[in-house]
Amino acid sequence: MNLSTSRRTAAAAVLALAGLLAATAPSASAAPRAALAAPDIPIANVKAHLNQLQSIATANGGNRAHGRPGYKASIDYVKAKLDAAGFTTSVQQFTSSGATGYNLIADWPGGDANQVLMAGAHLDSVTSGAGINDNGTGSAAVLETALAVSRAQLKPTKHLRFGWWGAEELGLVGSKYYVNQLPSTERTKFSGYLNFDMIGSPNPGYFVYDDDPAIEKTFKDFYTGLGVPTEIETEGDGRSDHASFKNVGIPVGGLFTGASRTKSSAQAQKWGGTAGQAFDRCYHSSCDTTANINDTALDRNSDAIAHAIWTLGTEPTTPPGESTENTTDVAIPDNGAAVTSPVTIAGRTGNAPTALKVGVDVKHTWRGDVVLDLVAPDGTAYRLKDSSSNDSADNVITTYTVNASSEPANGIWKLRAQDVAAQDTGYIDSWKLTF
Ligand code: DTR
Ligand code: CA
Ligand code: ZN
Ligand code: ZN
Repeated sequence: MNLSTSRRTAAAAVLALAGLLAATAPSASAAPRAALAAPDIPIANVKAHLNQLQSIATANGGNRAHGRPGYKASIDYVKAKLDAAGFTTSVQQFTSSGATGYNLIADWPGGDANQVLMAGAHLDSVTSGAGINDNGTGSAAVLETALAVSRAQLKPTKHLRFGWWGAEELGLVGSKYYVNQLPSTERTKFSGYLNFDMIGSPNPGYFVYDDDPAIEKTFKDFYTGLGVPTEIETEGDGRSDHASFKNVGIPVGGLFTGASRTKSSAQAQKWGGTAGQAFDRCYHSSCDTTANINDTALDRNSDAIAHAIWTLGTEPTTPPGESTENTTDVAIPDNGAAVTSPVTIAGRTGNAPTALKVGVDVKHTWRGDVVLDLVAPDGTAYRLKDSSSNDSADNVITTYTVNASSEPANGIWKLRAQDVAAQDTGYIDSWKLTF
């Protein structure tokens, strides 16, 4: 502000001209590639798996419960399908209530090992029945989605992993064991865990877990596309295997068609079915057989799982440590309105980090005139730099660290700049976000 007017004005004119010319330059930050469209999951295939699980229960004392032969036979059935389809499978053993339990893990080769997207379902039933809705439906739909990945020879950006859990009915025992066995360095590689427990209830509701916003949106967008309204799943976070992952900070989501709660008349209005009746009258009962399934609900949810795997699994990711940059120059009007420069983040799940790096390169004489803010996708502003009446140096070229952990990562972030003192002008040259 104390520079001689002639020098400053000349300098300002050069900078403004540079900004104006460069502002027309295309941004170097390309728009993210769209995700691939998922295939339809044939409901006939899903029901064929349910028929196999029913036969296994019938041949093994009427159930597929932890510690019983029907459970291990269920594991062997699912594993054989995945081995034949080219997955890398492993069976993890654990002990619960004096009996050996088994988790089945299947990895689809390829994808970024530092961005693991996992889908899972518990494979065990209660002792009183075959457990076809609870949870043959989740197990069969996840299996058929994995087989669809193989049929498509999908090349995802993220690494796809699938899991079938033991002893969920004893208190999420298998999934807790799996997560507890994961080194913390492995846990941080998870971009999300998708859980499917009871997704074919005979008197179905369409419930979406509301834990991670990006995962929730993925499922809600799918159902919006079908014209089917959804509700938030409210039967309790701790009630299925997603809780094991959520408890260690992994973003989770999933779908649910209801258990012993009663469908209201308002819900029957929008979803059909019978008001005043439980979503699943055979919950944890011997009548939870292949006759205890609503095919439409199971079909829709199977397709929703595929939609989520293809959408979240193939979107471009911004791996940790890499930056997303905007190099389009934006002129900052002298002593005038604020201007912004956007950066789009996509394909991430969860929130931004506690140490989000904001690299800025603002060319401006007498930088004391300049105020800088980072604006999150929801509009929350984080002050990066205040104005100063005695900072006569030129340019702001530095990196700020912002705790943005309360902000969902995906969306359009903006750098906002304002010149709050007359004379001395400049422009945003470039800026970038590093997660
Ligand atoms: N605990 C599950 C059934 C169940 C009850 N509430 C929810 C909510 C979300 C998923 C599943 C459930 C079981 O009995 O296996
Ligand atoms: Ca289908
Ligand atoms: Zn159950
Ligand atoms: Zn269940």
